Amino acid sequence: MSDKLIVVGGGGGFIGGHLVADLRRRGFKEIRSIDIKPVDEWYQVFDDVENVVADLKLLENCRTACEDAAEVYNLAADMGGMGFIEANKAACMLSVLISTHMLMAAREAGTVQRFFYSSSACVYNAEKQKDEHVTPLKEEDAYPALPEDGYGWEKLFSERMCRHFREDFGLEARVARFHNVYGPEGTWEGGREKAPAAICRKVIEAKVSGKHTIEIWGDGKQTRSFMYIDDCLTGIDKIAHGDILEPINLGSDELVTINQLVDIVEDIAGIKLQRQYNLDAPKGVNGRNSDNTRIEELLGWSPNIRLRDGMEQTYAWIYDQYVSKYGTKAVGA
Ligand code: GKE
Repeated sequence: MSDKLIVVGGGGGFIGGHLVADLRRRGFKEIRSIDIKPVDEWYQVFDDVENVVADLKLLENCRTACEDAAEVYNLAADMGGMGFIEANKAACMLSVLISTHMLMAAREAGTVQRFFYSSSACVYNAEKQKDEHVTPLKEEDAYPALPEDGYGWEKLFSERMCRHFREDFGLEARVARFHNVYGPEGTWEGGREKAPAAICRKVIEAKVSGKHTIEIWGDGKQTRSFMYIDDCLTGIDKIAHGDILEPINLGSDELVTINQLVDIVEDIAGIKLQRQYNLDAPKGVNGRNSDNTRIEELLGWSPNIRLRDGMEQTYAWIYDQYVSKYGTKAVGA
């Protein structure tokens, strides 16, 4: 089993990098990791992995990527947190080229036993996410379709393509809807970072600079659930190798407000900051939580790492990154 060739699209990214690390830990010897970024920008690089720099929007690159593959994990996408996806709708939708061409290439390879696609909670109908006190989203809440503009439409379309490749061509595609994944070795600055990493960075900036204020996007009352990377990896493995054919939630159901997320990070950092709310910043939906009834029913498991525990790991990693990049002087100071 460990000699099977495993292909990870987006292996230079946050989740892809962790997935490659996890596959290695589990004894897989033949791993091919592909990313559009130069290797020195990958979050995790391993010398015993076939590291390929290629644009998976192009079909010929997907063909080369999928050659002889036993399993394909497609995590490649042009994406980011709310600040990125609200301002880059066309770029997000162009990931449909990756989704399409990876499916086509995996089918053509003729060797692929499992194809895993990472969808997103952004596929859910916006009407069901208007209230901060949100009812957790069940899988059927993706329809009637009214997903996140741009990014969500691409994900919803690609989910369905996976389904039809399975039904029409027999490609064993599995789809998980990730809910806001966080952890070390991911984006923490530059515009693509999501709230957990962004809040860590801002708290660290405040701590290091001695300027004890923090800008929070929105009014801080919006709610989310955040899934720690280790739970995400467990879920990917279970879903990729299981027999759940329809897209399924892979997310935490520990709902917090963004203010509570800031409380947690302040507590980890041992600091209290004055909060400034930027109501014009990208905000996304008012509330989003994962209903884990189905995954518990079908797998007897659901993500269970406490936000506080995962945030401690994440904060510690970002702190080290920040200090080794900027020293203990504030950015721009
Ligand atoms: N990124 C960011 N940076 N968000 C902030 C900040 C900040 O400094 N301060 C407050 N927020 C707020 C945002 O305004 C938003 O309301 C909430 O935190 C979560 O933002 P996010 O982590 O960037 O992304 P979302 O949960 O809204 O959306 C993400 O959902 C995932 C699926 O659950 C998407 O960006 C996708 O990356 C992903 O599919």
